[in-house]
Amino acid sequence: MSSTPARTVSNPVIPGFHPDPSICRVGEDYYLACSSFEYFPGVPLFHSRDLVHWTLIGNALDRPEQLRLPPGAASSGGLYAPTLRHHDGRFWLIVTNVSADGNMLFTATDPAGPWSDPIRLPGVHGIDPDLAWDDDGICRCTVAGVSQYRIDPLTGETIGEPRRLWSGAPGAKAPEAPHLYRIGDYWYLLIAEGGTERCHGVSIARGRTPDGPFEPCPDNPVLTHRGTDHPVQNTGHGDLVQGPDGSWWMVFLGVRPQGGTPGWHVLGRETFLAPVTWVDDWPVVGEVALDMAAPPWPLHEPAVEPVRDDFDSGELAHGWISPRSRSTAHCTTGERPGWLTLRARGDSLDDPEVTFLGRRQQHLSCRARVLADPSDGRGGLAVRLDERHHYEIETEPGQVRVIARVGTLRTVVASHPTPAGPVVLRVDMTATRKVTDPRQGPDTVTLGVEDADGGYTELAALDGRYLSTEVAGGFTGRVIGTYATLGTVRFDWFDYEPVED
Ligand code: 6LW
Repeated sequence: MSSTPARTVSNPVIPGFHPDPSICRVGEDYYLACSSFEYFPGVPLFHSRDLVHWTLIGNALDRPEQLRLPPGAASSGGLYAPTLRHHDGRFWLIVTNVSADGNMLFTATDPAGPWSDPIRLPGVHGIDPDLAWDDDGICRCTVAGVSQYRIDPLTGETIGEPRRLWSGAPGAKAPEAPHLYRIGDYWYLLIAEGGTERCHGVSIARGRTPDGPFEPCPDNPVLTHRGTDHPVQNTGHGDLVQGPDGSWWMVFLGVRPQGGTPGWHVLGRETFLAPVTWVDDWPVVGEVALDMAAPPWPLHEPAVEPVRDDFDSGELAHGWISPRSRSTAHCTTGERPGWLTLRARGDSLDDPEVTFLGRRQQHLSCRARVLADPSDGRGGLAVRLDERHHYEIETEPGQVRVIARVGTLRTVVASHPTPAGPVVLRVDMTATRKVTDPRQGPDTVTLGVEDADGGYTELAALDGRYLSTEVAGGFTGRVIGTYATLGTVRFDWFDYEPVED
């Protein structure tokens, strides 16, 4: 008897710094939004037909008037934890800008945009806002803590006083990320608790009305990896969705620590998927697998992403992000056709306002290369966690150098003469696959320069732990990109490719 091996798909379904996923389905289409913190544009939006392959279709907050991130906005400040819902023929997105405007609501008929200007909710206090409508059309906004407001979502006004709801296990840290749903005969209140670190988890309660009272699930937490040696840690902050076939799924965040003890994660918190079944009207979250069984429907694999961005289009691809703001005066593909032109704003990557255009590191091992022309300035290729944690290889006419900034320490690690003119800069991230020493870091970041004949000169091999969340703190992950810190620097292309072991 022969049997066909079960098809598997890889988890995380959205790798790289894509935390706090919120999901909704419209017909056979799924949409998902994530947090984006200090980066502009904000709130990446993904589309999928099968729940496992996701395509970035835009960023909800892509106009400066929607997203104010003042110079004082801290890294890991900015936009936290959106909720994305479809109701009454349109998409609704609610999110907190912890650095400026508090809770804000946006609407769109097409999730790829454009999204509306913000509707502010000055009366709603708390992060992680959720939206839910009952059969009478009353809209409830539930926030971390856990408290609930009735709101008018068209004006942002609150109606009456907030009510305190169920807040998870007594004494458990950080009850947050609430989502309220009507499923069958119950209203379910899903929350995260334990904090977003190794003790993270998802718990649930149910009641007969959206106001409660809520009875906790006897098997809480319904998802957690605390105290386990599972390769995916910090699992929490979930959202539920039902497939067109009636099956249920949870998207949630998790991290993949690498190296020895205590383990370091460098890609930030990523979006994972797990199947959900129901027992006695309570959800049971299935196994979280890096290679998970494919859902029982046709898969829609998107075209493989090209390695190279040639900067040939007048528009930047959706995956390019910049700390705090981005203006065409400092960052444009319109000035020299086929080139990205960056004009310096700060004089180093230590400046929160530096001119930097990057993309999330999405693979544990990968390579990035750029062709940089420094004839009129200084700039290069950087791996950035925040302004206090970054490694970069930079060029100015006739010279390249590697700089490392870790906390309060900043050092030029290496410098090297180059012929004047454009130069190829390269960064390789090589994950530690076999831990032979408990002190081994998560990966090695190697920085170097290629010459015109394709030869490569390695200038530095740095321990990746210093660009990890366990060292730097915060909520983001690595972003790899181009920058300028003096004058004008032009880039002909940028390559990013995963590297297989
Ligand atoms: C978010 C909170 C959380 O607001 O981390 O893991 C915070 N969960 O719900 C920042 O992403």
